[in-house]
Amino acid sequence: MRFSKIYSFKKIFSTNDKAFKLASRGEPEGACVISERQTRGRGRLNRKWYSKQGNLYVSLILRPLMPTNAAPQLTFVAALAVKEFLEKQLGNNKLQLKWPNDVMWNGKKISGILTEMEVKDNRLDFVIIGIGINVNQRVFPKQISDKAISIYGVLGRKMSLNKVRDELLRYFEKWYAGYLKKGFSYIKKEWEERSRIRGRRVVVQDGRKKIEGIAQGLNSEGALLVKSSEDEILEIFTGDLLCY
Ligand code: BT5
Repeated sequence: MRFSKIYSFKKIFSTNDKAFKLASRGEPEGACVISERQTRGRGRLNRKWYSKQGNLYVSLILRPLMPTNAAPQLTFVAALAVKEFLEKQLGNNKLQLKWPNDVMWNGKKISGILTEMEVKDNRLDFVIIGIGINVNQRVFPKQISDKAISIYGVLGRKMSLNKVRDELLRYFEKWYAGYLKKGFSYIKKEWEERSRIRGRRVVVQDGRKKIEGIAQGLNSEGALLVKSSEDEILEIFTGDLLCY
């Protein structure tokens, strides 16, 4: 698979929304949507993704043959690709994978991933992987200024967005091919190794609930396994890691 078909926009509500519409109309796997900025960029749970000009906003259309409950696995495939791309620019030292969908630099968010899917007749029809990478942004809005960073913020120089796009897509293709060939157990192992999450004390906010315990890694669907103080293993499918 190659991302040979790229729909480019200067301004759009959300590249995920556009990719979703295209896929609903039959756009094949391998197409992607890119925009210079987004006016309604979204995170999970409809949270806002600040999307000023100068960063990468891309959504990929995938049509893997797999059960619907496996779709969240693709978030980890994308996270590995983003991390490998960023490692090449920033080195490995301060980059961290944060469950489930973030890539952090020195505790600040540099990239987020939004995985969405469509199910038709009980089967997975398509998956949209939306990736935002902060590339050339110098100043962030005050709501996120203490928790967001860009490649520019680390290196002090600008990067070509075409280069970022091309390299990211190349890394994604590589990890996606590995996933299709070797399955999620391969991705899970690579992600667990790189996130160094096993054995760490974590606090996860899931809606109003706060769950604390020792992380045991991922289950086969990408849920985070946490051992509680009563030695019970909890499977956490959604949430935000507050402490890790
Ligand atoms: C995410 O959600 O991190 C998923 C972000 C996905 C964005 C891409 S861009 C292309 C595609 N099109 C879209 O519309 N979306 C995708 P979540 O884990 O829920 O994190 C959201 C939180 O991240 C917000 O509540 C803020 O705290 C923070 N945030 C928002 N904008 C940010 C930015 N530009 N950089 C760093 N953090 C940000």
